[in-house]
Amino acid sequence: MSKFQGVDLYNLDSLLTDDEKAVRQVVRDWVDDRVLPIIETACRQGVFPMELVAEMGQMGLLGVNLEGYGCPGLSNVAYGLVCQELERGDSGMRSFASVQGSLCMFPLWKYGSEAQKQKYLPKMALGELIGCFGLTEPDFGSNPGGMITRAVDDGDSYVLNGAKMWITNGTLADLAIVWAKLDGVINGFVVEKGDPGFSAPEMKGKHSLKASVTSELVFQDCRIPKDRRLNVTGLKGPFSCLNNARYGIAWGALGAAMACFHSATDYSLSRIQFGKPIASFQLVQNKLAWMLREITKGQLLALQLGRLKDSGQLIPEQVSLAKMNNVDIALEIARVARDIHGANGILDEYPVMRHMANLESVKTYEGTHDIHNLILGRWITGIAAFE
Ligand code: TGC
Ligand code: FAD
Repeated sequence: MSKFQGVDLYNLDSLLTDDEKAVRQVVRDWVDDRVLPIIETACRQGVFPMELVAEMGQMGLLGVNLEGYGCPGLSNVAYGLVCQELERGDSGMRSFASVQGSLCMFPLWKYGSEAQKQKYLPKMALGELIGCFGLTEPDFGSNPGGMITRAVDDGDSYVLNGAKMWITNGTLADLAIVWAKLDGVINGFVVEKGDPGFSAPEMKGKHSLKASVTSELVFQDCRIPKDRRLNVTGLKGPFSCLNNARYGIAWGALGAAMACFHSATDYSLSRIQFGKPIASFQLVQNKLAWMLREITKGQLLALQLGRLKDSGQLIPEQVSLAKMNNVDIALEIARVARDIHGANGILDEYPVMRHMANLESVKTYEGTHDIHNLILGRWITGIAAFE
């Protein structure tokens, strides 16, 4: 396959700073050199490539947009570009960085005590400690407010009981940010690997995000010290983390879409049918032009979203629209790319089916497509139609 050179019909590079372009190039090269050669094997084996975590840490890809505590403190646009390039490799790579940076480091950075920040953040930035984020439960996915995991105040400890499900990095994690009700109010707790009564069995049998670890978190009279509670109450705690992670997905999905577009373009130029490259048929060009059109619109959304975030003007509904749209178009682009590859499209010699299967999860996690529709519906009408 030809070397990926980016997708930029609208000269969006002219709107990026030199630093942002430099960060993107470093991650782009790293994904080409270190991720793409091993990712299909990792998927086949159903393992996350742990050997890349330290490199991600050394490159500053964990907690990209956080300041201090060993984090790079780059712009949100730079963070978005990192997500884009990582997901061009595989959604599992971006998932790892999203969970570590946006869902685990961010709540510690925002709601943690100074001691918690000092203890966890510098090592998490280097990838020496891995985090996971436990919000979803077996019976409470789209409606996390109904969670039944409980924490009880017991002298100098909290005691947790309950279970979380579908938790990225769970089995790998050294610490879990766990959302549980204390006296009926949602609170965040840090649970460490090895805490009594805590286990994190891996979930098996996924056809999607195979190069990512997904786990249950089980708490059976799990006792943790009092100083492991975060300083935030209510659903705004986990939702503020989700704002950051959903933002990263809006960019990341474009990376997966770009990988599929790149592969489909290359393939159509080399595949001969009826005596000429299939790229010379109008119907194939129509599909490629549609992909470029949707990617370009998605880039404009993501870039403006990033600038709004960098200037402190972002509202969650803007994130919902971009997450929903960019994942939706990426998934459709993956499907059309698979079609352009014909039968070859189902082989893992090409990245398209892997991206397509991954994007089915991305469409569901961090708020399903329809939950984001309803968030927008509420913004438009003032009426919440969730229940
Ligand atoms: P609602 O009444 O809307 O709000 C409750 C409180 O939360 C505040 N809030 C937010 N704060 C910050 N950012 C946001 N985006 C916020 N949205 C709401 C809100 O102001 C209120 O605060 P307060 O102080 O008044 O109490 O709550 P609701 O229960 O009615 O929400 C409905 C709904 C459907 C929007 C919400 O439940 C939702 O978003 N559901 C989707 C659940 C979800 O996204 N789960 C994700 C789990 S983590 C994950 O998937 C990680 S995948 C990782 C990977 O591998 O990449
Ligand atoms: P449900 O909520 O049961 O939804 C099923 C269907 O019903 C969907 O189509 C949904 O849109 C629809 N629906 C639900 N409510 C409504 C409504 N009110 N109106 C209209 N339609 C509705 N969670 C974490 O906490 N941490 C993680 O790290 C994490 N990682 C994940 C990794 C993977 C690979 C996957 C697949 C999921 C992960 N999740 C994680 C869980 C994810 O956030 C949930 O799967 C998601 O929030 C949806 O919940 P659910 O699967 O229970 O679906």
